[in-house]
Amino acid sequence: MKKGIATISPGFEDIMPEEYRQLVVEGPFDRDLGLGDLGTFKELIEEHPLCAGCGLAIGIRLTIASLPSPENTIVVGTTGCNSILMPQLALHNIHSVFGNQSAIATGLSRALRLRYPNKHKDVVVIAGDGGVGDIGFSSTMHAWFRNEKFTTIMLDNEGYSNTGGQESGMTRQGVAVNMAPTGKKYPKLPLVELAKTAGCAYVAAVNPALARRLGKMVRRAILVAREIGSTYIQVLVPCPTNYKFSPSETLKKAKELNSKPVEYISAEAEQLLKEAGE
Ligand SMILES: Cc1ncc(C[n+]2csc(CCOP(=O)(O)OP(=O)(O)O)c2C)c(N)n1
Ligand code: SF4
Ligand SMILES: [Mg+2]
Repeated sequence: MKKGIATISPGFEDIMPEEYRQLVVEGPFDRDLGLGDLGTFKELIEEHPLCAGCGLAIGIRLTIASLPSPENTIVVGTTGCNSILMPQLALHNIHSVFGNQSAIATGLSRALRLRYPNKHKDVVVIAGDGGVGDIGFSSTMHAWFRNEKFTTIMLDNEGYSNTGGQESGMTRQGVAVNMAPTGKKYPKLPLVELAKTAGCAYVAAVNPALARRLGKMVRRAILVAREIGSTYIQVLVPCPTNYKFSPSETLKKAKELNSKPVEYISAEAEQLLKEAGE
């Protein structure tokens, strides 16, 4: 059904807020839009309560604008700064208990495949480094071992930002954050390598300064997850509030910290993407 997710039931047009009416007419549903079209359509996330210059806000904006089929996407989030933004997202989204997102996404993607055997419903986990790599580590890894058909996008701000700046597994060695002033004693977790080892067919690491690259990676990861299995993207999203740099320097920091994007595509996924023109 065209725009079925957003269409206003007859008789209710007058009482729906202007914002919503605009979304139905000018939103990205059922249209072939991407990052290059930003500014020409009504976005699924516009206002949010995150700090000025938050890298995570930029990462989510670009990710959401790159979804290949937003009207058929369900986002699964978990506790952290991202979860403050999610209620303002004009998409189906689920907030899971902290760290439980891959278990929720597993059940959801399996159920949607049974309920809609002839339709793609894309399940996308969007969560912080603490959620994916620390507290949800076991659920992340086991979903990958089982090759569950959904995409995991980690918003890596290298710490627990929402709770005031504790170190996480993704904090770099030697870095001191607000509530871990003596400095991290061991290296950043190799989640990209672990994703490959666990069997993910598509794995990438990027930063939001490389917007088009990020957009392409999101599309690729979702298409591979539809047909083949688990996919993972790690997006470096610096946090000016806890790392104490100017909010105007977020993208500069992102480029410094993730100077070389990474992309791993299995042979099977490569073939699929070639056939899809991606
Ligand atoms: C089960 C549970 N443990 C701990 C917390 C406290 N808590 C809330 S947010 C957070 C850190 C989130 O870190 P991350 O996933 O990296 O997200 P960020 O805020 O950095 O974006 C913690 C420990 C919680 N809400 N629930
Ligand atoms: S604390 Fe950091 S990650 Fe959280 S909203 Fe503020 S800038 Fe973003
Ligand atoms: Mg974090």
